[in-house]
Amino acid sequence: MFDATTIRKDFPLILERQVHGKRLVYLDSAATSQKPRAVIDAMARYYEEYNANVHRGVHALAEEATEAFEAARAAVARFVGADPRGCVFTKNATEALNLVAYSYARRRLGEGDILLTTQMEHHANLVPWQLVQPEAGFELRYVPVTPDGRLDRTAFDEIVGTGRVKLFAVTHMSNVVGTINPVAELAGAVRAASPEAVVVVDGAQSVPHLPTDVLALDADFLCFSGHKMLGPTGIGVLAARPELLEAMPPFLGGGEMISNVTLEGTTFNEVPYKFEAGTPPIAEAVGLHAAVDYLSTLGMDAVRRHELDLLGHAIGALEAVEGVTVHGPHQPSDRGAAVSFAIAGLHPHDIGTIMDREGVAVRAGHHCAKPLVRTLGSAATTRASFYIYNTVEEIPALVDAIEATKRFFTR
Ligand code: C6P
Repeated sequence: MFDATTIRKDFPLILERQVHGKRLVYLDSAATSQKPRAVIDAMARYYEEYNANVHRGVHALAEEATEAFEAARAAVARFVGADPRGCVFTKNATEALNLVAYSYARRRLGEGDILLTTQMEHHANLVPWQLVQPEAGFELRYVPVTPDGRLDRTAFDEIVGTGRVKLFAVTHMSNVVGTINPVAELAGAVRAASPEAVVVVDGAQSVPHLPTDVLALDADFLCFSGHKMLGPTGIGVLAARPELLEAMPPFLGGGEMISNVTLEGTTFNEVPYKFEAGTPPIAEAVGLHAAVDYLSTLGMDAVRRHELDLLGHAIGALEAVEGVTVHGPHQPSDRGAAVSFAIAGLHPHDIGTIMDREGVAVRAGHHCAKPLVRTLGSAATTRASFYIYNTVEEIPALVDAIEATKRFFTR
């Protein structure tokens, strides 16, 4: 396992930042991660040394930029075991999911089909399906969530047993309750009942934290964001089977995605370019390449082991605080490093505000997963989320901030 104290030296903000006169304890990486110097420098180097548009110019800079952009695609594809031809750069995971909704679900599902998703999803894996449902006419069904924050397997089996599920969209890891879903097993059950079904995996929270192989996951489409995995904002990825992308119509139209344009009509570029209209996020791709290199050097198995260690300490410490309830599975092996909790009698926004004054950054709210948070009997939770630069030594600071919050409101 790596030493998180050494890792911290690579993150200027983590190392140097103070808030309210206190050393920052950053526990909001599920919202966005901090960036290592290697990512910041790679992006600065692109702008300082070879900034140019890609796939267009014949000059040296354009060639260098194109090479770097395509090298980023290859590296990101390798990181998740995907074919680079199936790796589309999008703006974020949300756009990747919308692409599948508009170019696949809207066209390929219809009356009599079921699009199955779950009550555990981020709005990014709910709203796009709702948007295309009226036009496509499929039935939109949701797997309910059990009180301990897991998918209700009986309900899942019942819906899948109809043989009508044509698309199953599921999160690999919940951003609220942390649950890791057995995606490959669920995908297998869907395919056994409906061989023509496709499986869409929201990997926004899992790809940054777990070793990921798109084939082992049995996903046809895997969506994730660069900014939660040490990379910059403004870039996300749709990793899909190339032949599926080939059969799909474009999502956005414009430059770069065409093969030929006349006033009568347009033919489209090959994949993945057919889905990358306009100037793509070039500096961002360069930054994401540096991010996956950084994570690969650490090793994703080591990242997971580090987080299991943090989780073991954090859940134990939180449970020991009077009045605190931890949501979701309590067994670290069943979950990721986003830990939502409640403090009896206190509102998450108040908790988050006072904890911030103590130097501890957590997220409070519905975490863009309102249907899930409602199952917890609340409109909001407080969430502490961990990553590679967090140390076991920071957990007492989390507990102290919670105790300070309780004292503040009982004064
Ligand atoms: N969750 C959180 O604080 P974007 O915004 O497109 O980069 O990621 C969307 C998204 C999709 N799926 C899951 C499971 C997610 O957690 C997120 C983003 C952040 O939990 C911001 S709401």
